[in-house]
Amino acid sequence: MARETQKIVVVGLGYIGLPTASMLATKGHTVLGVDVNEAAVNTINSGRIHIIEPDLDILVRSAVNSGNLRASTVPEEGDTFILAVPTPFKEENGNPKAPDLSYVETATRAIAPYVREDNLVILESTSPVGTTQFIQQIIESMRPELKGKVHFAHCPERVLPGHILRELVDNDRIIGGTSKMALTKAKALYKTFCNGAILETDSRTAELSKLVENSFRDVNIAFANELSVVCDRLGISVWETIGLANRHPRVNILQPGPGVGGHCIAVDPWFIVASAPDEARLIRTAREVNDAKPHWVIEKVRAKAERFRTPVIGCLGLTFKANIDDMRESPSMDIVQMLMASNIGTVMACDPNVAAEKVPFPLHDLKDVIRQADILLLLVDHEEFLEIDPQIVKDKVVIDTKGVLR
Ligand code: SAJ
Repeated sequence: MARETQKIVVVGLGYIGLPTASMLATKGHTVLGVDVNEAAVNTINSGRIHIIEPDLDILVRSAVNSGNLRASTVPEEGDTFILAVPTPFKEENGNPKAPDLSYVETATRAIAPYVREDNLVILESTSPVGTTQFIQQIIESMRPELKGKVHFAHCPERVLPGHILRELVDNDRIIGGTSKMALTKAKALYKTFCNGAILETDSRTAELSKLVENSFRDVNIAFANELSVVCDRLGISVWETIGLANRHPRVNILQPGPGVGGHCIAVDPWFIVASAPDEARLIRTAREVNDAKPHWVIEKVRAKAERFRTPVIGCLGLTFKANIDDMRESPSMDIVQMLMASNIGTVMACDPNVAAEKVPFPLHDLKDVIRQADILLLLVDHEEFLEIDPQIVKDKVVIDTKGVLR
């Protein structure tokens, strides 16, 4: 039997929406991608991309060339709507880390006039528990004649930036439906491109599962970061300690670093804390431990700087993790800016993955930074930095937050 294709409207053409829209289009669906960013819409319609992700350019080009993917600033009618917009923080009742659902709400209001009976509305954005029911309420209050006749599901994205296309296909996928029909329809849709298992549940459990995945990682990174501070106090190598402990068959400690960045792991645990503030004690503490790490790094630099009059501090790396150009919530960027604002020394920053116009300070060549630095602060394990010859830096004070210059 020929596979059924449908018209899909994807709202939000960022790191999740654009790969998903393009993937669906290359599987034969007719896809309209919607974004408020007109420049992004024009770029996509010309078969190019506005974000950096390996092989995404090839996928988008082939989706646009096939005629199955178009982008627009305005939604249209369709069979399925997928919302893939951000859910950042906002200040609320003194809590600076409250979830900001305004993008989800605006996107929902934008599609509401185009939704028809028997449509499926999927929320892919990482969201606090109850958000799928919230979008259902918005649509049913704007379109009361459709009450009970539209299907809603939460299908959280779980892809790792840098490996999005592979993980979109290979990862298992959670589908949280608000009805049996929502589950059946969503399952059929994801099966058109997902090779992983499709796991069915209700929308609230799906929402929490996604938040829990990222919180699990945050708590485990916090453990590694706390160990790094403990080891430093005891004068023991954290890298060697973790390497040895991980030889136990049931121990698998993650790696410490300058802190936790990105728009997911440093954000999502707060959504659990916001909905259960008295209960989510470990999750909150892990966030605090990871958020404290950049300040600890600064104090480390300050202590090492005491022996110099005005040291040159060479900072290697600005992104939130290795081999990407993404600086969102980046602890390395925070550290560099805090050092620049301090009177500890002269800061020279270097990141081969970051374009000069993306940062409000000058970027320097790696060779120049290594030559001029008194203190070399490694913040990101980009592959260019892994090749630094330890002999060249042996006379410098090296603070290596990623343990790669050993
Ligand atoms: N980090 C460490 N030590 C480690 C591992 C990571 O300090 O051992 C730091 C990184 O340097 C970075 C931060 O954690 O600053 C997050 O990096 P990451 O590679 O662990 O994760 P993200 O934020 O790029 O993507 C995560 C993924 N979630 C999980 O692995 C549970 C991804 O699968 C999600 O789809 C994504 O969040 C998301 O969009 O929610």
